[in-house]
Formats: sequence, structure tokens, C-alpha cells
Amino acid sequence: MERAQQPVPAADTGPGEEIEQFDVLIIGAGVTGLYALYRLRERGLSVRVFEAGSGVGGTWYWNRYPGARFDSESYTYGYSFSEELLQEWDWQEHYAGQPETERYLNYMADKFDLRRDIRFHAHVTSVVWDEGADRWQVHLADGHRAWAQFVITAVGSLSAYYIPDFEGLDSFKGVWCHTGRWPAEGLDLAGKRVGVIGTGATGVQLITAIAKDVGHLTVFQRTANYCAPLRNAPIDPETQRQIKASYPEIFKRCSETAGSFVHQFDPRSALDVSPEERLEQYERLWAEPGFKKWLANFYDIMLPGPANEDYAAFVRQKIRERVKDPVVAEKLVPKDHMFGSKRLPCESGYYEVYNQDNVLLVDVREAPIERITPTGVKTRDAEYELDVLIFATGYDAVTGALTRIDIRGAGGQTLKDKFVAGPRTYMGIQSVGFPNLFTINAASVGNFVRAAEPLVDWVRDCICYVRDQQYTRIAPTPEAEAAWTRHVEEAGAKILRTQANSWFVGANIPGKARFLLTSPDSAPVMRAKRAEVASKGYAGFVLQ
Ligand code: NA7
Repeated sequence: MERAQQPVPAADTGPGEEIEQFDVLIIGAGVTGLYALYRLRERGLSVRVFEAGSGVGGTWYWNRYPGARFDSESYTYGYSFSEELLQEWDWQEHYAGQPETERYLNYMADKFDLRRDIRFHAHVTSVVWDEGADRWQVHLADGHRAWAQFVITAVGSLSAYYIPDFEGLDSFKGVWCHTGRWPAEGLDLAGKRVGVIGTGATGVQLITAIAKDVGHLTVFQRTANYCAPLRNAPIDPETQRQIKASYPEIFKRCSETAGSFVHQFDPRSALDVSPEERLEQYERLWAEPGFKKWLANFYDIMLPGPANEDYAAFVRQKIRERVKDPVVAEKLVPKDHMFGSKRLPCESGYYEVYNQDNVLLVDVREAPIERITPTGVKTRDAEYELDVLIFATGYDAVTGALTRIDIRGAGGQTLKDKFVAGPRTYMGIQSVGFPNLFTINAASVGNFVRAAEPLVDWVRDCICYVRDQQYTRIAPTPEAEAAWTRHVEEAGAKILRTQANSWFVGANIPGKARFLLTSPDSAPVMRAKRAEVASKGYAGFVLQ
């Protein structure tokens, strides 16, 4: 049973203004927001989603750049909650491209009639706690307002796009865009002089996809990445049948791994086998699709130390073999960070792009970008004429999407101020002083939908518990938050992810405090911790 949504006149409303009131407001209609809407509505709560875009999909709505695709296996990424949805949807490729994923999310939204509770073009500017009433007031850029007892920020962990503050961008006479805001109508790149800044997972996909069509491509690379072949392929009918028959096993396998991917590490150390056997395994996995070569390999290639360095040397050699010009090859070989300390981009012909005559690699660590000019990009050493400039420069990850909204909690404190030295939360989910605000975008990582489903289920159960027990608010205790923050720092210091300068630790954004932005714990450990907290009546939280 759904409760009717009652517009309620408020003390601070203008004449005739009615503010909608909901039990739960969700910000964002991406994979997490859609699922949260479905699950909360199922429990009879009145729910509204505010989505800035004109359609559903979040990351898969905004990232329309050529080459955008999964590097998780498509059938591990879909929702697991509906057997009907699983059986109805035929993934076309092992690693689906953006258009297919956006279609899938639209199909899901339509199948479960989610759109009637989503307000599109709804850009949330502020979220303000009303102390006396124990509810949030949410403001949109168009002046619309709503109240909700609970707010869920399903705003994504990589959605606040980042464009470096280069001098002169305003003067550029060509066309420019960020990959995370690729125009829906597309960009005509045929025959054009195109520049791409950034060679992370996004840049690698984009560069590979456009290199053949553009007239000339200049790639501005600051840090070379370890990249591995994706080896994508269409899903044939027999494989499709097998996938559909084995979803329970697929999801069970995913639920047992650290990042909710389908691959299990080899429990052996790379150093416990002979060099021949080690190389045989490296080569065998290298020939396989997706993340297997990384996540199904000897477990200790993902720990700082000699096994990691041995595998890094193998990958570096793979890069050298594919690039004809040895000088260019050396520029593409990463030397300043450990394999796996950054996200591994999967590619489909990336390195061969640099064998094309129309492609130039510019090392901007050697000769930094000085400014954007009306006609292109000027580095310390040269000027590059461009018709189109594309920023594949990443995101103000996890916290950026929160701090770009004016979120004001109890006593008027802003979340931005509170997070100035890094996120201060309990399990990523809530922060002291911000009752009933579930920052779930700060608590989900890995194979995204696999991680998001159990997290959303936990939040839904928590909200229902608070209401069923006749409480009006829930927030962490200061002690629980401090202990979690310490845990992130201490446990985080030991993992590979914190060893490189990447978005995982906020190092890609000038001035951002260095702090691990994802949980240092594996997905199974996080699920167990959350389950224990719930089983103890939400231990570590204050319910009032
Ligand atoms: P990433 O992985 O943050 O990559 C951003 C890229 O942009 C990276 O190569 C950066 O170089 C480069 N960058 C950023 N700022 C500059 C400046 N000022 N000058 C030159 N180059 C710059 O973002 P992606 O979008 O590729 O991937 C994000 C996630 O999306 C990824 O992890 C997947 O999970 C999907 P740097 O390495 O910092 O030297």
C-alpha cells in the first residue's frame, strides 16, 4: 500500500504555495536511486526522486562519450532482485556499451513504473535540516521545494565532473566538453583536429573509439596507466541461455568477492610457483576477457611487494610489444605507481592507436599545459592547434557530488565544512549532525549494482525500523563516527589503493584533503558489519 502524497502548507510558504511532503526523497535516478525508489515504495512509503537529467541512468545517462562501456561482465552488473527482469533482458555483449546500459535502465524504470515518482530536470541546490520538525527541506534550482523525513543521496560516486582550472579556457574558439557531459546529440569529430586531456579509464575508452574518425588526435597524458585488453564479444544464444540459467550461482560468486566482481583470486602466492608456471598463468589470464587477468590472478599481485612488481613488469612488457616507436612506448609505460594502485582501464586497441600517423602523444608531466589559447593548447614546449578539446579529466569523487549541494544539518553546519579534512561518517552511510540523511553514494564501491543492492536494502530496513519503533530521527553517535574514521585511515593505509595519487584518495583534485573515499573493507565484511549493527537495534546510532 502506498501512502498518498499530501502537499502541506508550511509556516514559511508564500501565499498559496504548497510544499510537497514525502517520507523519503532520493537524489538521483541512476542505478542506486532507481532501486531505492522501487524498494521503498514496496514498503508503502511515499517517495520522490529528484533527478537533474531528463532521463534515468545516472552515470549511464551522462557518459555518452564514444567508447563508454562496462568492464564488469554485463550479466554481473544487472539488478538481481527480479527474476522476471533477469529472464526478460538479453545482454547483447559481454561488456555492454553505454547505449545498451541506458536502454536497460530505462527498461527497468518502465517495467516497475518508476517514472511517476521521478521529477526530471530537478537540480537540487540545497538540503536543509528543519530541527523542530525533524525533516529536511530540499530546494531545486527552479525554486521548487519539498520536505522529506529522510533523504538518500544516490548521487553517484563519480558524477561531480572535474575540469582543471586552465587559464584561457574561456577564450577557446573551438568546441570543448567534459566526457561526463557529452552532448546527447553527439559531437561531430570526423576530420577534425581533436585534443584529449586525460588518460584514465575514460580517456582510454574515448581515445580508442575516436582515433580512426578524427583528422588528427593529440593526447595530453600526465600519467601513464597500466591498461589491459578487454576482449569484448557478442553474447551468442547458447551462452545467453547458460547465463540465464545460472544467475543464482553468478550472484553468489559475486557476493563472495572483495569487490563484488565474479572473479576469485588464486589463493596461491605468485612467489610460491616456479617462474615458468607464473608466466604461464600470467599469459593464460592475459588472453581471457575482462578483469580476470587482475582479479583471478595470484592474490599477492594486489599487495605491495615483489609479486606486484613482478606482474607490473609483465604488463609493462605487454605495452612495449604493442607500440612501434620505442620512444612513444616508453612514455606509455607506467613507472611511477604500482600495478593495481589505480583503477585498471580495460581497452580494445588502445596502444595500437599510437601507431597511427594521425595520433600524437604529448607528455604533459614533462612539458605541462600552460594555458588554453583561442586556437588550442599551449604547453611549456609547443602549441597544439585544435578544433575540439575534450576533458577526460575525471571527477571530484564521492564527496564532490555531496559538497556541491548546500547540505546544512543541525545547527546550520554544512556537510562541506564537516568533510573538509575528508568524509566523517559512520560506515559511509551517515554523519553526526545530519540525521536521517543517508549518504549512500559514499558507501558503495566495486561492481556497482552488486554493492548497491544490499546497501539500499539495509537503508530501507533502517528507515522502516525507525518509523515502526515510533522514532523520528536516526544519526550516528560521535564515538561510532570517530572509530569508523580512524578505521578508514588505519586500514586504508595498508591497501594498494591508497598508494597512488588517484581519485580514490582525492589526490586528483587540487586542495582536496587526502583521505580514502571508499571503504577499506571488502564487500562481504561491510555487509556483515552492517548486518551486525542492524541486529543490535542499530548499534552506533542514536534513535530519537
Ligand atoms: P580518472 O581516472 O581520474 O582520470 C583522469 C585523467 O585526467 C588522468 O589521466 C589524469 O592524470 C588526467 N588529468 C586530471 N587533471 C589533469 C591536469 N590538470 N592536467 C593533465 N591531466 C590531468 O578519471 P576517469 O574519468 O578516466 O575515470 C574515473 C573512473 O570512471 C574510473 O576509475 C572507472 O571507475 C570509471 P593523472 O593520472 O591524475 O596524472
